[in-house]
Amino acid sequence: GHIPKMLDFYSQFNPSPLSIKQFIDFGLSACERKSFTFLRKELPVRLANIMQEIHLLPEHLLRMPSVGIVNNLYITSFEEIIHFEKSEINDTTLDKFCQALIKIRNRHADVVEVMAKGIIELKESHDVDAHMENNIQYFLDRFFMSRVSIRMLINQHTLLFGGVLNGHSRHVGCIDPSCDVISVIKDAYENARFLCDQYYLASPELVVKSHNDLECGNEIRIVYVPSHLYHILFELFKNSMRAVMEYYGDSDTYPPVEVTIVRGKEDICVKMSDRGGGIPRSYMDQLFKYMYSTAPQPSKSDAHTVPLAGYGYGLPLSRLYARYLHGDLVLLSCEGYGTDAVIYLKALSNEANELLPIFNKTSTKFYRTPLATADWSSSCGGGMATRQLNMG
Ligand code: W6P
Repeated sequence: GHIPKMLDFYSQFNPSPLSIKQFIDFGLSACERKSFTFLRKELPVRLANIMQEIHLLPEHLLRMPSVGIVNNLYITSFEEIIHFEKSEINDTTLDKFCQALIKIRNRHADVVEVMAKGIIELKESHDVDAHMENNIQYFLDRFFMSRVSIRMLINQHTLLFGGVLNGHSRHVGCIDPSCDVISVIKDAYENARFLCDQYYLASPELVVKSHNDLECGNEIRIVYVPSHLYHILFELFKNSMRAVMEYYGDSDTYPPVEVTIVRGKEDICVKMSDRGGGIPRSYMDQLFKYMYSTAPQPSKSDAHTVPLAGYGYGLPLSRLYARYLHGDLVLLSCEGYGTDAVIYLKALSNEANELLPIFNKTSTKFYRTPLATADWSSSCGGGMATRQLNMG
């Protein structure tokens, strides 16, 4: 029918990555028509690119009810935007477009949880081999990155043109051109600490150190999306706090979580160090794996739900937020001592470009290529840890 043809058409285009500088420039020279014209093409392109990849997923996974639900959400939203393809541009069209975007954003609000449910459904009904797990990891990284980018575009348009303009704020949409990294750190710390206190009746202190040789002074500001940075930091604080509390048992003093911020020429690094006993090296890679992190959520009715519990998709998603604007998130651990988590952010706004998945021959081939067999011996038994060597 009509939709598959449109999907084929729009998936032939590559998404156009924007830099955070372009987002800002665009937001300041704010013209709703220009934004509309860009988005009515770009949103279908980004949607179609990732929708084509959904179809390449292992059949078993595609047949899971929750994956079907997600797929249908995408089809509905794609249709709704295609509707504006040839619209005459007037105030009514622009208003309807804004409303459509808000509806789409709400419709997709729980996609991460629904997708996680799909993975649980798969695990409970099938044996997942290494090849399938590898495909799912590859897909979810791309799928969630696509989602972050689409929500960013929708947020920018609706915040800039959706009516309630905040003239007093320095924000440009969801971007803070002068985002104070230390404030975000303190905010994330306080909220994680609240959960930690609730569960453990105590919490480690925070020590912040900053180095800014370039601008002499200790303030470090960056052009960034504060909500993304907050998301990453909140997740890391929860992990660090839990590690420290569990490692020190019912001692009455706890070593602080130390955060070091450094402004370099190219990168801003935020390093969070805990003394929570670290993680065995054999376990490190698992922390970023969706398959490993997927466990049924504790039911909401359970009053004793552990607030700091479970890695869930927290770490893999946090790394995607960092990578979205060409940063990264790296963990480094000394088992028996503690863990360092380093967030890398681009210091220069013209280098902070969106990193977007592209549907093409390479991505298509990935799903069809079986894992290479090992060409290094691997008799350390673990199985999971050794599989890493087999992934080519
Ligand atoms: C730990 C485990 C972990 C994961 C992510 C961030 C910090 C930490 N600390 O012990």
